[in-house]
Amino acid sequence: MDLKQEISALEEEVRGHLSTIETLEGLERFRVGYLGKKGKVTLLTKRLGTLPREERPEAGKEINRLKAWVEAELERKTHTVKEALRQKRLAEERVDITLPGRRVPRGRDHPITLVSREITDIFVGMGFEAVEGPEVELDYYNFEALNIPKDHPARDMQDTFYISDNVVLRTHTSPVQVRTMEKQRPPVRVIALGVVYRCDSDVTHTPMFHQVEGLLVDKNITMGDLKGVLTRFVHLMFGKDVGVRFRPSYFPFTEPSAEVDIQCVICKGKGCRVCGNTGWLEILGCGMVDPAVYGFVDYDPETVSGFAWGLGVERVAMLKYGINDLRSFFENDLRFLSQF
Ligand code: 2U9
Repeated sequence: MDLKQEISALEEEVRGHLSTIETLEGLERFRVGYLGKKGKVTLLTKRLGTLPREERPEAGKEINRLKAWVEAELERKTHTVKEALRQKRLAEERVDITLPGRRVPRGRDHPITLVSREITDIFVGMGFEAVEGPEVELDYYNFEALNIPKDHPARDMQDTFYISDNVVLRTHTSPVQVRTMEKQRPPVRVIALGVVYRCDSDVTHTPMFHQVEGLLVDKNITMGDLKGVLTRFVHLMFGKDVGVRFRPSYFPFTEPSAEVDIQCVICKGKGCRVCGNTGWLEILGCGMVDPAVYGFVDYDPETVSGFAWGLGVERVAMLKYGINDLRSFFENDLRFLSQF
């Protein structure tokens, strides 16, 4: 076969081969097979030397034309294959945007969050400022500065988690008020909300619970102010017709001290199982700040006076929503939580 015939045969072969290629690997095999070092077109070039001298220029031109044509065909085919692959991928990745989306479950606020917010809003509405402080506290702020020295029997009232000799998990939010008074001169009107810890666990106690405490110190503050503020709180929280009573009590950091009862939210004061037939439910503790506390923060008990109170948020939430098991708040059962 002479070179011309070989070139035409190769052209035919290239056409046939190219038409069967569908992959990038196939294209690469084609390139190596025709244009590579030992490819069929390359080998043809090497044959030039075996031709009579006068035929070489013409044959050379023909081979170059063949090579250029094969390269152009390969490029054209590469483009076609890539486009076909792209179309295939797009078809596979096609998304039916008319399909309905997956439902995203929506969370909601925990009942303790809701009640905390409600309590905070009531006191902020009366001019108190919400403040926060550390949960891991020095014995000094949790006890000493609140008139509860090391050997005081009141320490037994609050079973304490000790981190070390003088570091505790706060048993109440009172240390926040002490820290506030250290930084700020009277008038002071603050509420401190947060978690507190007590080494106690049964049907009515959990080792962690939430408290809101409040403190007001100014000139000429009396028990009348205390009664006014806390009665208004009860009326905004439980309704303006709910009866309120103040009962004498004892706390080491207040003198005089009182506990506040509200008329039973279940029986409206008639007497039932929830209120132990008394018609009353205890809701918070309070009192006039003991002058001894002022000594620790350098306030003069001769010129200022004030009152403080404390309440358990879980207890308020239980009374407000009629929940009878304290542990419901900590179990994270969605059937319970989704009711609020
Ligand atoms: C300072 C001075 C006085 C905070 C007070 C109570 C009374 C009280 C309990 C209610 C239910 C705690 O969650 S509970 O167990 N608290 O009865 N708390 S007076 O008195 C303070 C606080 C800070 C500087």
